[in-house]
Amino acid sequence: MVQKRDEKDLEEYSISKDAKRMLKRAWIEDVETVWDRLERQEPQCGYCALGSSCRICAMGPCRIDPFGEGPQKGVCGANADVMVARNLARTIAAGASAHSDHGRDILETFYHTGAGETEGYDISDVDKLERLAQEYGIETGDRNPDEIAEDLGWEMMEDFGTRREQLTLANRVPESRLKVWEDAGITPRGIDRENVETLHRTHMGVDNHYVNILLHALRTSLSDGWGGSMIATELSDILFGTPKPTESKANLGVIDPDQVNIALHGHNPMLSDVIVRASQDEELQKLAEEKGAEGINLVGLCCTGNELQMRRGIPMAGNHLMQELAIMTGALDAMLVDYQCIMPGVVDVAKCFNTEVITTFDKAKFHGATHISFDPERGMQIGRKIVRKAIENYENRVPERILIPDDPVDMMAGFSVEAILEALGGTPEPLVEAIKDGKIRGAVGVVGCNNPKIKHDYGHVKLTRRLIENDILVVVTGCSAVANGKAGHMTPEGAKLAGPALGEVCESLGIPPVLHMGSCVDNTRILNLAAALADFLETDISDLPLAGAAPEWYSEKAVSIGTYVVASGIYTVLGTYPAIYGSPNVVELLADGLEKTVGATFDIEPDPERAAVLIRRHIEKKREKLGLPFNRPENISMPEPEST
Ligand code: BF8
Repeated sequence: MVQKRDEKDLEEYSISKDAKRMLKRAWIEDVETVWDRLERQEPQCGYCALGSSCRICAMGPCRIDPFGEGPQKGVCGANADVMVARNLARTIAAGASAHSDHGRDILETFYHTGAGETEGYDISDVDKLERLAQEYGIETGDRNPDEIAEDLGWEMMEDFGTRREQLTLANRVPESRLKVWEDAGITPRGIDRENVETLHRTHMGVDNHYVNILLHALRTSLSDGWGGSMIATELSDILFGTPKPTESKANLGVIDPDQVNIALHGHNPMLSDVIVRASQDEELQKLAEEKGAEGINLVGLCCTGNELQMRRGIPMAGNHLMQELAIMTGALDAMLVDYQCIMPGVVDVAKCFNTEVITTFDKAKFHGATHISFDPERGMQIGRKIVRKAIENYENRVPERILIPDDPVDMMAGFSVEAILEALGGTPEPLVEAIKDGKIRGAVGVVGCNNPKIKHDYGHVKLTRRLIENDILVVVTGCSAVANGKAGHMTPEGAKLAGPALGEVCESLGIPPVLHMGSCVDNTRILNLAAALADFLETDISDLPLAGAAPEWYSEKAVSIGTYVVASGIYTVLGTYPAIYGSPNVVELLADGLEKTVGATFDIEPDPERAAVLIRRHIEKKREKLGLPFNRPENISMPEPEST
């Protein structure tokens, strides 16, 4: 039973009109959502929230009393430092594994495409294929792209194993950064190796020093950022096309009551990209018309949505907290999912609205969903079968229950590094000059999830607005891109919302002040851009006026991302409290100690107004150090914490 709430409470849940309208419907019609389940979990376990509980072995579960009165050690003798560090390291490994396994799936498809063993895939970006092949020492010359892809794919698989001392793509960082990693002993070697070693080290009785555990956790995250995720992005571009600026739309208004609607949800584009082409099949279009629909409408959710919006301009229905609400429009005939960030709860909501939830990866089945096993060897065939299934479900819709809550908003996507450089005339120089002059004071990646503990989209939108108002360029990925798109930050007209200097730069280039760089694995585009800027200035990434922020993060993947961003030299502010406060030593290491080791630290600030001040002060400090015109950081005043 969903708790009845007052309509005025809606303002506490989300800043998005479409989300609030659907939540109201959920309350009226007694449909359970993520917010109800959070409420039922409260109060959540305090020991777990502090990170000072352990269920790694069967002598436990154990906990440490933060007030010093109860137990201060687990049964094995682990203190709070070890418990918190082990838990955090495992969180990072889980996130890094998720990204890297996604990367491996793309890599296998890429390799088999080169070998001529897939259906529905091609090499779309031959230039990028050749550039990447050269990085891996694969001969290009006059060779056929498929042959190059087969050899390159085989070679890249070595990055997952143990036969390298350093990941190939880590060569993209400046020498100074490689030296930092070498000195700290955190140069990433094999992707699988670092993840397996984390699980080994955190088994009871192996690594019992919190600093040593956390250094390896940094290395594990680097195997994600400069390994698994980067491989996913590079090869997705080669297979499906490197994104170029493209116009699109966002919010639940992109769902069309007159068409068969298929929501594509998850992360891996290897299925959804085939679906885009399958849905254009004339026979299937005709079938949709025979069923009484005007056509087939694809909409994105979460990062699969970002992948499709970046490359194909497919409209975006919403981010993480919108997945159940999208079904509640009553107009989704199918929700097609691959993996990651798909709440098991969608199956129950779907039953109330006759939406078919179709799972597709054998490693990601849901009880109560229809499973159609996807295999790239028969990609197009399976793609057509899935689209047909959605069309056949159209007749089960209940038209009186359809509720589309808002009109869609325009937004731009498609800012790959290649596209940004092209807009700048092929070189980072104009961007560097704008930073030097202070027209752009710095750049910040605002990334990551939604979390029902934070007002939906508020953290992303408020933080981004404050940064652009202060002439700081913002690049976004993941659920942050959706939030900012819906808020109107991502059209060239959005330049009016920026400070005068940034606004002028954006207007002259015809770009928004907030650039969509893709899905969460595409945070590696931000790493590549940062490395290119550092190279151009012949300095280290940690010297640049850059920062990262994840104002509403929830997932293990986000922890891995934040960690590899810091380990790459970029200061990062988190908006949700991580489970580390059970160990003051771990907190001190992450918030301060890492400065000496990797030249960057974490800050944690749930209030986006205050997070913006922390970031502005950081950027001004970096500008001062580089001898660029700066505002005195201490003159940037910190607002009082919000009462909410
Ligand atoms: O990978 S931002 S909620 S959808 S984890 Fe998930 Fe977080 Fe959204 Fe994309 Ni990323």
